[in-house]
Amino acid sequence: MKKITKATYLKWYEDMLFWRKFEDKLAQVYIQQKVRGFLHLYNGQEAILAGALHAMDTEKDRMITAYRNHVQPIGLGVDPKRVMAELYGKGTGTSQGLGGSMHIFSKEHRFYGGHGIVGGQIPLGAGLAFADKYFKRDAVTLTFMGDGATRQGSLHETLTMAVNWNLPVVFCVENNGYAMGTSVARTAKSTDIWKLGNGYEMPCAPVDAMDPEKVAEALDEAITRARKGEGPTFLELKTYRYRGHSMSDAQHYRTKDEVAEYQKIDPITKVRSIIIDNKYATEDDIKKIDKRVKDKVKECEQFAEESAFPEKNVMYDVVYEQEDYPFLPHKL
Ligand SMILES: Cc1ncc(C[n+]2csc(CCOP(=O)(O)OP(=O)(O)O)c2C)c(N)n1
Ligand SMILES: [Mg+2]
Repeated sequence: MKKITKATYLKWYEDMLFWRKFEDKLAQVYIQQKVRGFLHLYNGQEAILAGALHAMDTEKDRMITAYRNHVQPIGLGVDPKRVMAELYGKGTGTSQGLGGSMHIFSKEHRFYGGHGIVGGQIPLGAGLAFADKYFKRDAVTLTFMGDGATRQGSLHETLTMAVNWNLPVVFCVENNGYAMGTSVARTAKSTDIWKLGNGYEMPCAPVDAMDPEKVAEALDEAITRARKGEGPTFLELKTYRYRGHSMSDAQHYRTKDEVAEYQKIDPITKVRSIIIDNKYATEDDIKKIDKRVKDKVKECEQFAEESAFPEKNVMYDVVYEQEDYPFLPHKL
């Protein structure tokens, strides 16, 4: 694995803080109704992305996830201004404003969405890995899913085939404790989701995903295995989301104390104190990073605000339409 150094820690701090603040801004503009539709935020889960990016070869490897998908493309190099514009529904967005919150996508950056159907992305992730194997491309696909998605049949069908065909894929379950308002304990007899891998004789393990270093180590091992042609791995990344499932969640299913307990082991706070304790940076240096992050978020907001909505005709350019269909004379 690439060495974890002072530079790694400083990058982790700045990246994770930016992702958190970017999404805090989204929450704010959502309340102002500038962003419409659903909005599922990643606050609390950032160490997963930070660790994953460290372990990946970001020039080759791929990522696919569900609808909690605003920061992953940013981590892979997509311009955050365009991600924010997409959420605003603006023409400068990653999908010309037509996808919105749950559907960020960038083929150029090997980010394949952004999927609203729980578990829908799992077979697609295996499909990407199948293509890489078939065309002998040296890439690995990280297929992310929530704890709730592990109860979908699509996971089990996919695991069967992925292990049988030795596909270069890592199944990453982001166990944040809940599927909407339903706790993991209420969805299955065993709460050790990682053990599902055993049923398929697939290497599997639990990971402390409040710590980017632990995530990086586990993913490095899994990615190396996949790249060597030794097939898939199934990881349970134990994390927590601080905000509700989406912006319209009253959160009656958990206590404020529970959220506060997890905030005590917050990945950003933890990385910050490692930086200070090891003298990787001073409090003043940290303040400079915080300011840079704040300015960058502001820049994204401004870009999204100032961009224009797409032209109406764009809507008709992106859907299939039969040439001789007589009932929609919109292209006149
Ligand atoms: C097939 C399907 N069933 C139900 C839903 C409604 N739904 C949206 S998110 C969600 C919970 C999924 O939880 P989890 O997989 O743990 O992901 P998290 O939101 O915690 O990231 C449900 C049931 C859906 N989108 N798709
Ligand atoms: Mg969940």
